[in-house]
Amino acid sequence: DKVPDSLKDYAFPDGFLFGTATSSYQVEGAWLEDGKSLNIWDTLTHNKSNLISDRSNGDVACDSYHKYKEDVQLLKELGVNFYRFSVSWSRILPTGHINVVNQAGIDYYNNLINELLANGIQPMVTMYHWDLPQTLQDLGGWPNQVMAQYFEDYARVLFTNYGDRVKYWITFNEPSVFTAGYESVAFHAPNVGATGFGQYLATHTVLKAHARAYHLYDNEFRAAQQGKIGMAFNINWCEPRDNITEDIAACNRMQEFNLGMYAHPVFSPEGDFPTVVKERVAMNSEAEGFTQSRLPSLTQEEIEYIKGTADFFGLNHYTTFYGSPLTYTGEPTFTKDVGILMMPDFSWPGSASIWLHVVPWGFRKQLNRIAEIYNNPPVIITENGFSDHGELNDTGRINYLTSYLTEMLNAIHEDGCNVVGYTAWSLIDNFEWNNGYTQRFGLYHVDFEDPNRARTIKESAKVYAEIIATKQIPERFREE
Ligand code: GBH
Repeated sequence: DKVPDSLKDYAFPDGFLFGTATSSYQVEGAWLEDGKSLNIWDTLTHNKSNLISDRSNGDVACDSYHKYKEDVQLLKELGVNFYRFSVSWSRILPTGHINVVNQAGIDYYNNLINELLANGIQPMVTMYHWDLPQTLQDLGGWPNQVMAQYFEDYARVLFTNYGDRVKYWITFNEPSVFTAGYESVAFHAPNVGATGFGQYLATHTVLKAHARAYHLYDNEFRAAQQGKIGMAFNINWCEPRDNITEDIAACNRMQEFNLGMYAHPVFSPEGDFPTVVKERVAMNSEAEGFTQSRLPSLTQEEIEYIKGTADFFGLNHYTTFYGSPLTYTGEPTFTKDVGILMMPDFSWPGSASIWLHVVPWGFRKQLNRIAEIYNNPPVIITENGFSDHGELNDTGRINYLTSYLTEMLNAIHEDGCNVVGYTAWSLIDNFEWNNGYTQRFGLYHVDFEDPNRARTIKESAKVYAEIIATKQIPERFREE
């Protein structure tokens, strides 16, 4: 009852790239070593440990700062083409600024990059995966537009030191997620509750910072270094609850507020924030008594400057919800502006994370929406993964991986979506932000009770290695 071996349906295209990912705060540890200064996640975990479910932190995490060579051996065992990791800004520039460059920090990433290349693995470097130097947060962080200049300065240090060997750059990981740290005091650092304003002001700066890094690369580095630079967006699929205008419009708003807010200024021919976002925030702002929209308007100069600043479309995708409209009253908030109720179908298989259900068809629909509205750009899946409690025989992760990859192949072969690479989140179990070490995303298990942080292979890592080696979905995972 397995379908016949159809190469077209279950094989990856020639040149397709496979990788896996981590981020600095989630794996490195060494929080006070070798000249690193504090970042906003050090501050949050130490000052507000009640916001972390197991009251843990990333002080030691997976100790990848000391164990990077072991990590590279795991990557080699998987057979991946690339490793996506992030640089800790405060490890490289302890003041946040370029007046002090910490050589030990520069050396760490040089050693990691060289070790990867010596093992035939390309580095894919995320410049910012949420760990802002505390010194810069003390100036207000991302809502302060001066940050765009500081980010460009930091980007120059990275291109100068690593660009001879790094050919894939990601400026920002999930801007829609970390800018919410200025909107709400519930979860993410820096935990500034400027509701209705914080996320929009931070978004404005982040778009300008991204564009500055892109233009800097174009103007000073691209000719010699020949790399690619993009951003990693995060979006869940939103399926209209019912096939009615209101639910379709609600899901469209959800997409535009979370993905379009960043992707439209960069990938659409006209640039700027999506129309529905501008209209909704302006409408609510007026009703709330403001004389101007809470959403900053981009100047024509900014629109032109931001437009077209990506060589690929980085997509972090995990799950799907059903959406229908919900009207909020009261104080201005981002949530009120979006105006949606999102619910999973509780019959979908779950995970260790309340928000993560296994809905592979949503992945295919999301890929199609991106191809449709952004003119089929080259997409790199920069994250996709599943959480459990750390079991070695991780059948849930194997099912997630094989079913999501199958739907991705359907999007490529059946629908013509231009997906060129895939990144499994994550290489190793790590510090899962507000959920501490209670939710595990790794292909390899990490023993956080062990001072040596021993890594142990899970069954899913073996399956991923088989997929990479054979460049196809193994027959036993093919559906009828
Ligand atoms: C990614 O975010 C991150 O890039 C990565 O660092 C992280 O480890 C990985 O996902 C797994 O979570 O707790 O119910 O309030 C994915 C987007 C946004 C999903 C925040 C979880 C919190 C939901 N994440 N969200 S809840």
